[in-house]
Parts: sequence; structure tokens; C-alpha cells
Amino acid sequence: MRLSAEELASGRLSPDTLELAVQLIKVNGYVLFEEVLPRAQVEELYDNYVSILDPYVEQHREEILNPNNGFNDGTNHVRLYLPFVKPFCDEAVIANPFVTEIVDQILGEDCFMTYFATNTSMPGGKNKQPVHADTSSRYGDRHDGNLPIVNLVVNYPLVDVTEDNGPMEVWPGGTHLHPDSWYAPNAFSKPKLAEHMHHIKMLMPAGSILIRDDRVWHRGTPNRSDKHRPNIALIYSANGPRTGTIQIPHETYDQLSTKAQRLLRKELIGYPVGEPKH
Ligand SMILES: O=C(O)CCC(=O)C(=O)O
Repeated sequence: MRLSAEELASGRLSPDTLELAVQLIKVNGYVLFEEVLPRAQVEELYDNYVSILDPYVEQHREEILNPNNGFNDGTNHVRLYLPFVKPFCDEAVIANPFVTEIVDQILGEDCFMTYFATNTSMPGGKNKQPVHADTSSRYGDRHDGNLPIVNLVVNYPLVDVTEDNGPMEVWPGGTHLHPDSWYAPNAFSKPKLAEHMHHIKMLMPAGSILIRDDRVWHRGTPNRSDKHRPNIALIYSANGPRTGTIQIPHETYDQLSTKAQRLLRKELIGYPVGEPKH
């Protein structure tokens, strides 16, 4: 959906949009707000990201494109954790008000931000990833009941995502609503089922915001263009036991908004910025 000019100008969702977005995530597994971040900001994010990604991939090519890992085998997909520095840790990315309004409603205002990374479909891939959910079950094979949403993944595409440059494919409408045991390793093969199920290509303009339940089945696809297709990937998680992983120097943390500080309160505050890693 597209946010109205008033919503974009005020940085607030109207009550109707907020309710619709929350219901769409609950029922369909995701909501997409098209083209929210300004182009200039997205281009700055893209240029800075590529200046980290390219040398990193050059140095770690063999580990990243490991043929024993189905997520990378011939897919030319890489997951890279981001250093907590500008422009990546901008408030519009980590505590975007359109996101936090929704996240707070679904996960509660005491939720955390727990993941600060990217997924990139690099040019030259040949294979699609196996269909998967981004979560494993909480209780393994022992729990056949449904659980509430615990994690929301937020993606910001840094280029226009088209048919050609490796759009994520998504199985909406119910793959996030299974009993907990369906996300455990012994569950019936998702790739086998998915072949016979309805799915969509997540085409979206640069700077869009995709918010999805981490249980929604999806997969990365090969990028047939000559330019990287990166998505920033953040995760917001409901309150619970948490050992932080994101390294944030004190000076950086002190300059964040109260909201961002609250979201990141369990992370590694006072640590030096982490190196990029896959
Ligand atoms: O950004 C994408 O294309 C999705 C990639 C993905 O699901 C993964 O690498 O696990």
C-alpha cells in the first residue's frame, strides 16, 4: 500500500492505516508500504553498503558462497551483519515511526530490536534458495498449538526490486499461522509443499518498508541484473530473555532517540562498533 501525503509529511500513520497494517500482518503475514524513505537517503545507504559488501565478499568468497549451504549454493545470496554506524543506524532505519507504531501494537511497547543486517541477491546467481521460514519453532515437535507473533522482520530494499534482480518470493496468507511444530526440523518439507502453493514475487520500489511475521515462508531468487539487490533486514522481538549481540559504542547510544535507546537497551552498549560479518 502507499502511505498518504499527510502520513508521509507527519511521520504518523492514520488510525485506519495502522489498524489495516496490523490486521494484514496477522492475516496475510506481511504489509508493504511502498517508497517511504527518500531516494537520496536510499542511494546513500546503497553506496555505503556496497563499499562494505564488495571488499568483504572479495575476502570471504569461499566461505560465503559455500556449496554445502543450500542458502548460498549457486544463489549468490549473502547475509551481512551491519556495523552500527551512520548512515545505517539512522533513526529512519532503526526506529522508523511507521514501523515502531506497528511493532509496538503487535509485540508490545517493551519489545526489542534484536537484529541489524542485510540480505543481498548478488548478480550471477543461478539457483533459488529452498523455501523457508526465518524462525525455528519454540517447542520443537512437542507443541501443536499456534503461538502469537514473536518476531517481526523489517526489510528496506536499497534498489527498485524488479522481476530481473532477484525479488524475494513469498507464500502469503497462512504459512505464518501453522502450529509451532511446523517450524521445527521434523516438519513436512516446505519446499515440497510450496511447489504446489500460491506465491508472489515481492516487487517493490527502493525505500519501501516490508514488515513480515518471521514465520512466513519465502526464498531468495537469482539476480539476473548487473547490480546488487540488497535489503536491509532488522528484527524486532517481543520482550523475553535476551542476550544482546549488536555492538554499540556509548557515544552512539547516547545520541539515539529515547525510542531507539529503549529498543536497543539489551544490546552490547559500550562495545566498539562490530566489524561487518556474514
Ligand atoms: O532478501 C531475500 O531475497 C531473502 C533472502 C533470504 O530469505 C535468506 O537469505 O534467508
